[in-house]
Amino acid sequence: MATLFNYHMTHFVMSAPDIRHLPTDAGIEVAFAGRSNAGKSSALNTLTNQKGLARTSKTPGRTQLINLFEIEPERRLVDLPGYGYAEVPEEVKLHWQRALGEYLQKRNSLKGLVVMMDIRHPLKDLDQQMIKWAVSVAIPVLILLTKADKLASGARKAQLNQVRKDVLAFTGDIQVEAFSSLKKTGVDKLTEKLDSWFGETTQAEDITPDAL
Ligand SMILES: Nc1nc2c(ncn2[C@@H]2O[C@H](COP(=O)(O)OP(=O)(O)OP(=O)(O)O)[C@@H](O)[C@H]2O)c(=O)[nH]1
Ligand SMILES: [Mg+2]
Repeated sequence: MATLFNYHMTHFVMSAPDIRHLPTDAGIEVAFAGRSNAGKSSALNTLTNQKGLARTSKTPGRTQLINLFEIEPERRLVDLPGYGYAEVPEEVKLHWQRALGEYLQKRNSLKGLVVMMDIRHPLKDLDQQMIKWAVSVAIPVLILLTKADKLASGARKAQLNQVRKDVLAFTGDIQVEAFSSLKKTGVDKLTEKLDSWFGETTQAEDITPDAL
């Protein structure tokens, strides 16, 4: 499928310990969020067709830093640290939750949020919190129900329909799709959404020579 942006060209830019260390807040950014072990890094690798771009692990909570990737200048993907990992001390958890909320609410270049949830365990408290934050600042959300290969097709469809029904309660711009890095399902839905978010022109790009 032809896409507007060449996601295979995505490259790693930097890791940041918190949002204050992110580069200048310009251009367009799309963030990947989700519970620890939901499959964020795997999805990024699938999207970009690069096995080792984002590290994947069987040990939850591995991605502790905000990882920044660039598709092209002014178009970035952000792999946020997984939340909800039980082994992390309470204080660290609260710190991250606050940082995530701050990022969602203050980052101007953030134009879309992809929330990954294991299709077998969707809409946990922190997932709902992320969605609420995004809706409160009018950021559109794409929910990917990951590891869809773990369910048979009937159960998968039923779960997809259920979550689609459940998210109506948030009254926001929220799309829900099934996704599997293993089977490459839902990748077209993801790129379609990213194209629409990244395809918007930014303020800087709006300034034509005539306007100067
Ligand atoms: N069956 C199946 N397993 C998957 C899929 N995507 C990821 N996994 C597995 O789930 C585990 C976690 O995947 P990651 O991509 O590392 O998850 P993450 O959300 O980045 O996790 P943290 O960075 O620790 O928060 C790994 O063992 C993956 O191999 C999928 O589509 N299908
Ligand atoms: Mg990860």
